[in-house]
Amino acid sequence: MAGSRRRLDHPPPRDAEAGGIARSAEAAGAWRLCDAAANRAAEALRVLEDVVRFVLDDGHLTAVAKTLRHDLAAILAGPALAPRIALRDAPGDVGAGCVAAGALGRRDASDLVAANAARAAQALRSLEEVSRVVAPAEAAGFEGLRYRLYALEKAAAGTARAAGRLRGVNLCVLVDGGASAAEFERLVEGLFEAGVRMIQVRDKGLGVPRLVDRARRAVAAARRRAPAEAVVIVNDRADVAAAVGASGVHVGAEDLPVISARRVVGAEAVVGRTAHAVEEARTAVLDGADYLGVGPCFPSPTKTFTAFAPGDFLAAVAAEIALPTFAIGGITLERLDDVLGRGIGRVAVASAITAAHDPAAAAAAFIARLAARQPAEP
Ligand code: TZP
Ligand code: MG
Repeated sequence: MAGSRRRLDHPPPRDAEAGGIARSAEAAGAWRLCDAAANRAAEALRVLEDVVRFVLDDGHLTAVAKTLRHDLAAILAGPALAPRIALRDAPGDVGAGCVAAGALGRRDASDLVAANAARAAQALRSLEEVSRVVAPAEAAGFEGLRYRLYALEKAAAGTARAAGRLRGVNLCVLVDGGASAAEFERLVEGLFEAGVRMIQVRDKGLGVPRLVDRARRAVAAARRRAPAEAVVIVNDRADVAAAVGASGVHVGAEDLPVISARRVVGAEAVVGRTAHAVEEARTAVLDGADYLGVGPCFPSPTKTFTAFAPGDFLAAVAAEIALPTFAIGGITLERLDDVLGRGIGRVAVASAITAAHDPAAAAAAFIARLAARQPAEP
């Protein structure tokens, strides 16, 4: 007995022992490493799941996190990794109680996502490495989980960031290029003056030079409102958005994919995406969109439709996805309650505001009604 104890504490050199690590004290150490990494990965994934579930309130990301955690549990429960439990030696852990100086604090949901995704990724990498020694057939499984974790981290971090970025912004006004630059500028200034905090420059008939001109004027007007700078989005054209320093771009199915648009406008810019089905909304979240446009809700003088988004689609997105979501298409003051009743708290409006006799007053009326419906939204 004593002899075998000594062997564990002072293993012979690798080359002196036939059979390698499988029969050395290193084997016990490798199993302890495997066990610690397994526990750490499972715990970090559970925290991540709880953050997206209770802090971000996102049902879709909760399902993604839960599936990941279950798939890890399934690998860990297999017979190939069973020895880790028997070889566990928590009281003998030389690392217990070591606290790194300057360990990072957690201030908000983004910090919780970052810290726990990092912990889970490190643990999955440890599992991948050590399993090459103790259970080689499992290594690829851990690697696959790690890549799925990276995707979840991106979506959770994006959702946490977008919630902060568009907090309190529940009206987006779509503006076309107007009859002249001066008229456009007057409209945009009036909207900002009325309290509008987000506009989208959308004009399918304008050539690129005039679109650039209008977008540039909108950005300049937004900057004049500093420090509470308004969000200026350019429809369709990521290149124009980037060229004029707009806040971001809005893309639909016929435009650049979200990931490509993001490459053009940059990491910090806002990328909005139209979704016509829950699955499209889920994909947009995973691709890193900052907000969704859902609709069309009603017939619109701005755009012709043959089909309208059913109310249960709007309700499903509202129930499942925490990313800021704007209902769009034919929304008027009279129809606002119908949309809000589906759980979507934000609207994107063109004609009901820009074709009104007094667009600034129409925008102010929307803002007042939205604020009255959502007193809790900061
Ligand atoms: N996408 C769906 S509806 C729509 C767009 C761009 C137009 C929105 O304009 P309006 O006048 O508020 O219906
Ligand atoms: Mg488009």
